[in-house]
Amino acid sequence: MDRLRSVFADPGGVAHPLGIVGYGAATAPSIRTGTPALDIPLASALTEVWTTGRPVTTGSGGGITFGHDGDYAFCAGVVPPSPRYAPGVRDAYLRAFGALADLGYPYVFRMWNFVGRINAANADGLETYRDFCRGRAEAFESSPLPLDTLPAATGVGAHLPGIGFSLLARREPGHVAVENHRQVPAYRYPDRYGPRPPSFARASRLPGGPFLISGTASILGHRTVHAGELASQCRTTLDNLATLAPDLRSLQAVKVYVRHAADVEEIRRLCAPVFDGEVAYFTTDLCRSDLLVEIEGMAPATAPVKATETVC
Ligand code: 3EB
Repeated sequence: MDRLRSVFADPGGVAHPLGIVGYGAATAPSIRTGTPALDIPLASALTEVWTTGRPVTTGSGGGITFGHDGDYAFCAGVVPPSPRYAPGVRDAYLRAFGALADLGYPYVFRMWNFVGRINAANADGLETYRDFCRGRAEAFESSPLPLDTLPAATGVGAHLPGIGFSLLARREPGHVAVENHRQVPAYRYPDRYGPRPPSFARASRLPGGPFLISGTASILGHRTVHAGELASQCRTTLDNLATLAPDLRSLQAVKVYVRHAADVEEIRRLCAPVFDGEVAYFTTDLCRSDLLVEIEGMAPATAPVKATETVC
């Protein structure tokens, strides 16, 4: 159960890939050489491969593609471009939850959302990210998924029309939603950040498995701190990560999302000494227009974890 990992590699060289995410060009989710694939352009040539090393069964239906191995499932979907996203996001998420539940993997513990034009206004003048959050909140509300185990998440922009998303789920219950005491739980953000708060936990701990940390940014309480200051935002983000996983060096599958291409070099300089493993850098907009950097990672099952576990 604890062999879930993500590598940046040619999927052809990985035994039993569960799902792949390409960060180069955009194409619709598909089954590619036997593996569910999602393509999200984020200014990178990398391909990410999720695997547990166990044989995978794949399928698709209702616009959702999936792969599963008996313990874990990966699924991917898209929401087409829309002047109002909430209904489409709600529908796509409920289709994904339904597909995962039908396959026998109802416990969603991690999600990634890649939102085109994330900071632009929708037809009602509502920021696209906030519109997305409304649909996602409605989907979680309408699903049988327990709200005390919200998945960890990443929510960033993408160079595509519409929204692409991927989910990881388990057959068994028991993952723990973890919060960061330096930050207000996202699902309790005040409504100044939008009509419905973001539905995610700061991290997700799998029983006997890895500790998956959400996209983390320069937010203390519910406020963005160090607006316009790249290095300070990066340090606050690293401090937020270290609150959840004190041994930052051991983090794996580290992904760093940088708003401005011109800032990548400085962010690399600040992050490279911090992590032992491979770090992937992407350039894309982020969910608040004042955020300049967002970082996610995965601590191995054995790493120390210092965090507040809250009932969501
Ligand atoms: C934040 O902490 C920064 O909406 O799924 C980070 C991770 C962020 C996930 C999401 C948003 C999301 O609020 C933004």
